[in-house]
Amino acid sequence: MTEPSLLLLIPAYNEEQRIEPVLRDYGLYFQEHYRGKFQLVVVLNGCRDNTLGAVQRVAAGFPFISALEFKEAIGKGGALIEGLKLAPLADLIGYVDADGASPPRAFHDLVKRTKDADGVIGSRWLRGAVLHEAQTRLRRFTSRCFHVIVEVLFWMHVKDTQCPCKVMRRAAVEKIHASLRIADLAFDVNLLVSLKRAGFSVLEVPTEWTDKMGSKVTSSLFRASITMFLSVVRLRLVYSPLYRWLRPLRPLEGWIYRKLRAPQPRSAGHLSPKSDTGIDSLD
Ligand SMILES: Nc1nc2c(ncn2[C@@H]2O[C@H](COP(=O)(O)OP(=O)(O)O)[C@@H](O)[C@H]2O)c(=O)[nH]1
Ligand SMILES: [Mg+2]
Repeated sequence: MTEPSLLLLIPAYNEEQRIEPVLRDYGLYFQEHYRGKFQLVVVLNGCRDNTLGAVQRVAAGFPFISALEFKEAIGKGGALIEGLKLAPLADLIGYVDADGASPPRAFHDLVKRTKDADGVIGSRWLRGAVLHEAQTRLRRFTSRCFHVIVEVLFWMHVKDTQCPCKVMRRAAVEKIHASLRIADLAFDVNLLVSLKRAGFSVLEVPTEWTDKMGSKVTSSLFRASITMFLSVVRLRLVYSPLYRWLRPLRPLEGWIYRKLRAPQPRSAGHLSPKSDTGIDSLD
């Protein structure tokens, strides 16, 4: 039995030290266990180390691994928005982090569940999740605060919007792509809100997780948290009638993101002209 063609995106920023064994692990696993076409694209931007060299070393041994590089500081969300433009290449498109926190079989488990839903997302906060190494206490605390904020704003009942192990059917990605605007780490909320608003089903399943040393988020947690808060409030406003009245505040918003050293939310100009969610008309 063959499985659907699969495209896995891995966003990477200064991952020279961590990414190589992870790519080999994914390469070997999918070569051996996946009965369908598999492609892995690392999406990097503005790296100050030789992440690209590390990816190329692995790609030399695995023809289905490649890199997509951007010079600009487009952020993790921006990198995924760019990567998701490759959706026409595969039946299923997903992403995981570059540090190997999600093992290949955990991603494969999600892929197997795409029979049941348009989007399948891993969760560290559902009963049955296997946490070989949990996130730090501080990260878990901020995660739950963020969860409450997201729940109050969007009422999606998703326990772990932020787990970076997700896979979607191509039709869903193509339909919502134009409404993906958040370039920072709150990108996942943008993705889930767009899927749900467009009527796609999202299945949250317990996953396997090993938290890794060397997180760039933990090292700038305060700034990252403020940015994510700002981005989800902004996203909520985008979907409210108030949004058009807030247009004069755009320069202030740009200034705040710059001060936070966070990637600016994308504008309609970055993306395909037509949106199915009505956001374009508001930009
Ligand atoms: N392309 C790209 N990837 C990023 C950026 N910031 C973070 N990442 C990637 O996002 C993933 C999560 O980062 P990490 O530091 O492990 O965060 P944590 O696991 O949430 O603590 C990793 O794969 C990073 O390389 C960015 O600005 N651009
Ligand atoms: Mg990590």
